Amino acid sequence: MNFHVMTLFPEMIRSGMDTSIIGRAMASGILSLEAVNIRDYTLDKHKKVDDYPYGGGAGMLMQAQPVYDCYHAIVQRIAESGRKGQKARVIYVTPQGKTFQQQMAKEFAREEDLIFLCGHYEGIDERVLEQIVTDYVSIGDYVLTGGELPACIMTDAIVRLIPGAMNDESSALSDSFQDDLLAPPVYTRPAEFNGWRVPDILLSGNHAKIREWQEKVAYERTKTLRPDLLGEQGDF
Ligand code: 6GU
Repeated sequence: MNFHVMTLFPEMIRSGMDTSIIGRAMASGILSLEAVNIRDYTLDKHKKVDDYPYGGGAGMLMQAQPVYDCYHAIVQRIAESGRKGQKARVIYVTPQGKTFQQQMAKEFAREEDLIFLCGHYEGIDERVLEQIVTDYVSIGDYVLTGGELPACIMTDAIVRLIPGAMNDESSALSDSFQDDLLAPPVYTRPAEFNGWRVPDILLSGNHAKIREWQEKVAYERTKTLRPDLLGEQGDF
């Protein structure tokens, strides 16, 4: 899978992604990630990429031209690699988008190429968004200074669903949210710590009973902590 991130701060993307699981998946060739600097595509001789909003208002906006040309350069590179660049989804990370969830991560993980567009300042000229964006996605109801952290978060969530990207394939399946339930609690050695024991059932060696216990506890936990996942109203 190939990620392409359009940004004014490519180092934020690179430093966020070079480590751990993602770094390993990149090294193994399962995954590629390019952080593309939108500023490299401005035609302005002072390398300017922003300007004042028409109609007034606070702050600056990102101009259409650098974003548009950056997008086309990426599409062209994808096509040169023998894939269909025009078909790649373009995800604009914005607090005005649909909230990113595990189901969306699964859907995006099936794509061959994904293009992220990270906004900065007070936004991006609407005309270029209308031309290129296929998905408007937010990571939650709070405002950040830019789309780079959300792009890293979404990339991380998607990468770990790509077959072969994780050490242990089955661990992605036992995650919270995989069956709309939270994960059960987990324990490792020693069997007793400070007088607190690991639940006996986990030491029993009876895999069917252990599974049954894990499902029961996952359900109870979900009911207490996230009743909304079960379609129930919470207390808050
Ligand atoms: Cl995707 N972008 C920005 N700039 N702020 C956010 C967000 C995204 N999601 C929540 N806040």
